[in-house]
Amino acid sequence: MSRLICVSNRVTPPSTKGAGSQGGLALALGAALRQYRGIWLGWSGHTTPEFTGQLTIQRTAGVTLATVDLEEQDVQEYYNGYANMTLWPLFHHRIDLTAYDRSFGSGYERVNRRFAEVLAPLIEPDDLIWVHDYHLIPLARELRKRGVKNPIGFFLHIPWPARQLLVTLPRHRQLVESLFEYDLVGFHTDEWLDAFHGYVAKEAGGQVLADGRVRAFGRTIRARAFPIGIDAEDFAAIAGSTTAKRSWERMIKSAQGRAMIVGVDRLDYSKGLEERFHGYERFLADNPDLQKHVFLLQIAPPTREDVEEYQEIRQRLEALTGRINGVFSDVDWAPIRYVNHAFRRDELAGVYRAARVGLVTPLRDGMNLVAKEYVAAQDPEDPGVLILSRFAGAARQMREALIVNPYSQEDLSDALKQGLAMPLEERVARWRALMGGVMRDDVVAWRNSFVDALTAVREAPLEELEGLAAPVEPRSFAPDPASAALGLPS
Ligand code: ADQ
Repeated sequence: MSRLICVSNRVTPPSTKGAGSQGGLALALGAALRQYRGIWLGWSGHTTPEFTGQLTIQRTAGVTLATVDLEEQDVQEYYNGYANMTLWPLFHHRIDLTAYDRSFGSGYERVNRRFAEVLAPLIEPDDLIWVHDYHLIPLARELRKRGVKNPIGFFLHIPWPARQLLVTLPRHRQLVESLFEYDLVGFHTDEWLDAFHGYVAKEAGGQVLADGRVRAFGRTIRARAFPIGIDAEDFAAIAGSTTAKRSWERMIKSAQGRAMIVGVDRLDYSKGLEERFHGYERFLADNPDLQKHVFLLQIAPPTREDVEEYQEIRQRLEALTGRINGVFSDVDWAPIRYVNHAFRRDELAGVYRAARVGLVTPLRDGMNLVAKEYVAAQDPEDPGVLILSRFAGAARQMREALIVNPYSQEDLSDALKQGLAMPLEERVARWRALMGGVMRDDVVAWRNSFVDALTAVREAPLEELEGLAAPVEPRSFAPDPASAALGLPS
């Protein structure tokens, strides 16, 4: 069996018990690598005065972790700069927050070269290479320059932006061209894939073929949607663990008979937290009789604190929480509990299970795993209701959720009212359908479908397929989210 080499910006040591506070992606990659005798390479999170390229190798839970230190300037330009201040906001449709700074671009290129320098000597002829996320788009190009001929796949964990926005990026062509050094490019949903097709066909003068191949810049690659899932079985199991039960009991006790609405997000402007708080405020104002019977628990650990926008959103949310609590609270009730720290996965499962409503309302999100975790943690006899933004990739699969437009306060208010009043029979019916999807399209299915597609590259190289499929017009282009009609996503 081929070895699988995964590369991502950061590497999180996988825990065997799955009860730590690591995110879904870390667990997914950890499991994939164990099965494939894999190596997982990334930045150590540490800096060094001068880049040495020295790898720290560690074996944990059957996986070989290889990490490398970066220089302070690398972190500023590549990570805080190009990844978090340029690509992240742009790919989440926030050109108002996007920084276009040449030094960020050159730091990004330099770090991708550095990753390639340390990775290339580790690669054996049979290895499959799987690169993750927007930090590392040019990595395949740098590996190819060093003579690497292995199948290389890329998976984008965030949305692909509409062509009209992507062209605001200086050197956007070079960025997209470097994607064509991969053999396989994966997105979470058809919507992001369509947006990619749109760029290829209309901006790069390329062709989208009927069988999923895409041709541009003199190269042909495969591009497909691979919707990520969670380790659903594991998550449902830890929801039944002693720690989860204790966490559930603690929440139920402190709720004092009130219905809890829960939000769990990294503190990021893409997650729509301010809009969510405004929508909840609207719900409180619209429904004075319900006010003291509910509360919102928002869990939002800060991230990327070196970036100014993240400091600002934190301040704005604190002010907003204070204002809403000031206006509506009484001596024995506050409408919002706002918590800024991370939880263990088993504690989180207990919190999800205690919540009557899961409120997942990003303004734009590649997939969103919290929506799936909320569903997997529910009590089958008495499940809660998922309210989900139509702009999360997850809305494409989770159609039995209450789908909302997170920009509309009225929409959020109505959905909260509907969710809180939903009869048990309807809650169970919706939950069963959602849970079926979460179990079926889990992380194992995601990982296997990507690795199978990458393996197929070796078995049927693209050159042999030349001329077999006719070009087609891309299916459809992603609609403008703000002006799209409400309701279920098409
Ligand atoms: P994220 O933007 O991080 O991921 P998401 O998919 O929701 O978003 O995953 C967040 C993970 O962090 C979840 O597993 C959640 O449980 C965990 N988490 C959040 N708050 C936590 C807390 N307070 N304590 C402990 N854990 C917490 C990116 C993309 C998404 C895409 C994923 C995977 O932005 O769109 O779904 O990658 O591809």
